[in-house]
Amino acid sequence: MSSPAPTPLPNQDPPAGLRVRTAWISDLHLGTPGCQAEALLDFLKDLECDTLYLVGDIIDGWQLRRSWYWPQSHNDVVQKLLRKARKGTRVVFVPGNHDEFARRYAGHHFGGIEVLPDVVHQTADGRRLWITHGDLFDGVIQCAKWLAYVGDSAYEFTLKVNRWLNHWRAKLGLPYWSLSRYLKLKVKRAVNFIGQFEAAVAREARQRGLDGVVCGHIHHAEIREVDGILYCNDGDWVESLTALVEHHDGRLEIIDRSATANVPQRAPAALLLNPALLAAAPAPDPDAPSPRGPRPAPAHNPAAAAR
Ligand SMILES: [Mn+2]
Repeated sequence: MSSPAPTPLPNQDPPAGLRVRTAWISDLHLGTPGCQAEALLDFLKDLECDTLYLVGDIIDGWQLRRSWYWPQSHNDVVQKLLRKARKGTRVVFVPGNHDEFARRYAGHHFGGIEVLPDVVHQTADGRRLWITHGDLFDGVIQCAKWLAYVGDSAYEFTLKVNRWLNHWRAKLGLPYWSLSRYLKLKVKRAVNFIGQFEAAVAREARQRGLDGVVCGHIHHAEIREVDGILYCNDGDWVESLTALVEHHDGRLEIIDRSATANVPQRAPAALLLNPALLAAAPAPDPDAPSPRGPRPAPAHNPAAAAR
């Protein structure tokens, strides 16, 4: 009778890290109060990857032009990205509409970070994915830029209202509820914005003879097939705290940090000011429905499972 090999205890493993082949993040909106820099820093500390794509709206030039906002944590994010580039991670920055000022530097390097207008990534299992921020396929931005600017101010305003709303909800013992997410889902679903965006981006990837696309822009993380093209969106670090990763076997997955943000160690004041962290705080009532609404687990996503 041979005794089974001892099972290593989870807490004896090396520090929990996220070792992947590739990672994509976008829509950090550094330079705005909405940016969840602390949660992003936690994620970047865990992350170890060969290639990191910054898929646009990294630094919010639109917002910084209106008023300067640059706390230390936003500096820390930039430093962290530069350090990754220095330590051998290939870091590629594909500018978006909020950091369109960087588009004129396409083809240049900054502190080891490559700036490219768009780029093709080949996964470990041979799929070729087009990396683009996606704003070129947003009808609002293309047809009426002034409307996008107005929408942007309104968005900042709802984020502000959202913080106050949840400040009082927390005082009343109510769970976090995202006003901006609610409004956006309502409004954008109504005009079928997301569907049209996804179809347009996928169509362009097909025309380029590629297998799929990775984009950001609409702050809605997703992995799914659109007309036979793999559509991936890496989400954002303002509301949903999501990233896209490629494992070493080529499998793609959405990492959602909204539920696992490192909350208990934080001061209560920080919680009240930070809706996303508030959302991640343990709910007082275990039977209460998820305040963030349902999100399909990546493991059950047919597109992800099918690679
Ligand atoms: Mn954008």
